[in-house]
Parts: sequence; structure tokens; C-alpha cells
Amino acid sequence: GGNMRSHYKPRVSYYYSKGIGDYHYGEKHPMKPHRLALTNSLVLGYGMHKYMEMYEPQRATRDEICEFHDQDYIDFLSRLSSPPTPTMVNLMKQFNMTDDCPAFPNLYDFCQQYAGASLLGARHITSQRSDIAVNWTGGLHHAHKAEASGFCYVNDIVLAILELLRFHPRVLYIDIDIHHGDGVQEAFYNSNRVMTVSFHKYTGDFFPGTGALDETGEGAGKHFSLNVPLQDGIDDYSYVALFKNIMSSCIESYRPSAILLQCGADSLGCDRLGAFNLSIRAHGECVQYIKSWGIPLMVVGGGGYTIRNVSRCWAYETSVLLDMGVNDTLPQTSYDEYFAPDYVLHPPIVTKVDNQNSKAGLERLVRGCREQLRYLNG
Ligand code: TV7
Ligand code: CA
Ligand code: ZN
Repeated sequence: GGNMRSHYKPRVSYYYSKGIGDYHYGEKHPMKPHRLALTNSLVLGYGMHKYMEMYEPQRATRDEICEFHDQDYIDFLSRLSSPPTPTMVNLMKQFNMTDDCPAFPNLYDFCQQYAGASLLGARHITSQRSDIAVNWTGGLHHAHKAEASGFCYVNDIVLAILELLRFHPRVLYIDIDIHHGDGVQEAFYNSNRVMTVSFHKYTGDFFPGTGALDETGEGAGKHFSLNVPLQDGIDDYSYVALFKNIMSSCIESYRPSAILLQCGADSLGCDRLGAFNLSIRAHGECVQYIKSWGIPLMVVGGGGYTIRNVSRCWAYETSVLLDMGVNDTLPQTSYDEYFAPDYVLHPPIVTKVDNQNSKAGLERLVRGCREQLRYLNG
């Protein structure tokens, strides 16, 4: 177990491309890259840069991106122009570039930047230059090999895991975004060298509609995909207990040599698209718990649509990874207006939805997960 090491001071590296906060998905679109600029300014405002290695990564190249993605799809992304030609309009349909995944200005640059950051982080983990690599600009878990999906175009997580697999025999992927991590699950569905675990809302037509308990992997990958489907309104206590319970068994059974943790902040209470009730502290406790195992760790962002809370959450989680206490009063930044009226790191999260997860339902879920994990020990 990790308790003894729960407060070790790891070597942490941090990846951020200046200007990544300036990309725009479009007027009404809920995905706001600006939240990345807010996060970065809180991280710097708290002085965390003094305790990490700070990197401005290079853009991922076409060849690096095509380690996972189809060339035709990436060629299309890199040639997008406005206004699109009629041929382009047809290809846009083919590659699912619709309302969720619009063709915004300099889209391919944006993808190259967040993917370049995840790749460099993964390389620093494999070379053992870093114990923990943090890229809040990555985490775009829905992108498929030859299709955009759910605000994601290039799957930086799959690219980072492929890089980790060059040296690591077993990589564990954990996804606490409120949406199912379908793109990553699909990429490694037949592999026992990557175990994917996603906690998500799974009800009716909630996007992307996959992530049932019985999606467990195929072929050599049978039992190596774990899904934890949840209902609206889950609270701090049940989520953290469930998370620790399932992840401890999972780590003990699978014995990963590296972990990639996707920290989508749309599982927080008050999220514009989400429907859970997690506080920033509880979300961060999941991060702390994974850190406490002392296994080489890469941490990425993901969803998160109430951007004042997303940036607070990821700044707090950076401090957790650094094992650095931070003041509840936020530092002054050029984005102060977002944090009014209280200017604190841990604002009270007002409950938006009732907890639809019964105690019995959660117990059944834990039993189901543990039953699946038994197969890993042979
Ligand atoms: C990782 N939910 C990504 C999560 C991706 C969720 C969806 C929207 C949405 C899109 C908009 C918009 C929106 C208020 C919310 C079935 C549809 C319904 C598009 C209007 N407002 C992550 C993707 C999800 C786009 N998609 O995991 C432009 O909400 O539910 C759907 C699909 C068809 C398309 N329509 C929505 O967090 C980063 N989209 C406003 C403008
Ligand atoms: Ca998830
Ligand atoms: Zn999400």
C-alpha cells in the first residue's frame, strides 16, 4: 500500500504552451481553452513554479501523432482552412467535425501543442527524469483513430501511453472525468499491457453512451478494461470511498509500473455539463491517493466547463502533487474577476442534483468490480 509514501516529495515537471488559452471552439461552445490560462496563472501566482521543472514543449509532429491516428485524418486536420472548400466540407462529415467538434481557427496547432506536452511528459517519465509529469492542457480522451469526438481531435492520452509502453511493461490508465474515457479504452481494448479504468456518469443518453460494467476488454485484453458507471449527484464521501476501494484492489492486482491519471474537472459539483457533486478537496483526494502509491505518474486535464472551478481544482491538485500546502486565499492574478466574490481556492459547492446513487447500488458496483479484478491474479 502507499500510505507510508503518501507525503513523499517527488520530482514534478509541468508542461504549458504559452498562448494555448487563446484558442476558441466558438461562441456558444462549452469547451473553453481559456481555463488553461486561468489554471496556469493560479499555479504561478501560488509560486508553484519554484518547486517544479517548467517546460514549454514543442508541437507534436505529424509522425508522432500518426503513431496512433490515421494519416488521412491527420492530413485533413492539418490542411483545414477557413472558409472550407467543398471537398473539405465532405471530409468534415466523414471525420465527425460537427457542432461538438467544430473546425475552429488554428485547430491543428492547438492539437499539436497539447499532444506535444503529453508526449514530452511521458518521455520524462520513461527516462526517469521526473516522478510526476503534469499537463493540464491534455486529457482529450474521446478522440478516435480516424474521427474527432466529444470536443477531442487528437488523443494525447493514447500517444502518451504508447510512449510509456516503450519502457513500461504495464500501464494503468485512470479517468475521473464525468464522461466515459471511450477513446482510450477502445485503443487498448485488446491489450493486457494497458488497464483502463473510468469512473463516469452512465444513464440514458449521457455522452458517449459507452462504459457499462460489462465492457471488460477482448482477446488478450479480456478483464483489462474496468468501468464504474454512476448516477447523478454522487457526493464526496461515496465517491472517494468507492475510488479508493476500487483503485487499491486494481493497483494491487495489476501492479502497474506507470500510471496515467486523467483529471477531468466536470465531475465537480456546479459543472456546466456535469451532474456530480464533488468538491475540489474530494477530487484532489483521488489525486493524492494515486500519488501515495509512489508509482511513476503522469497527470492530465480533460473536461471541466465551469472554468473558475476547473482552474481552482487543477491549481489545487498541482499543490497536492508537490505536497505543498497553499493558502485558501487565492493569489492576485490578471483574472481576478473570475474568482469573485470570495477569491478562495475552496468555494462552497452548492448541491445541484440529488444523489441518485443508493448505498446498495454502490455496494453492488464494488462487488462487480472486485469480481472482475479477481481474474487479473489468475
Ligand atoms: C473531455 N454535451 C468532453 C465531453 C464531450 C461531451 C455534449 C454538448 C454541447 C455542445 C455544444 C454546445 C453543448 C450545452 C454537451 C449528442 C449531441 C448533443 C451539439 C449541440 N452546447 C470531455 C459531448 C456531448 C456545441 N455531445 O469528456 C456547440 O451543451 O451529447 C453530445 C452529442 C449531438 C451534438 N449536440 C449535443 O469532457 C474533454 N455536447 C453549444 C455549441
Ligand atoms: Ca471518466
Ligand atoms: Zn468530460
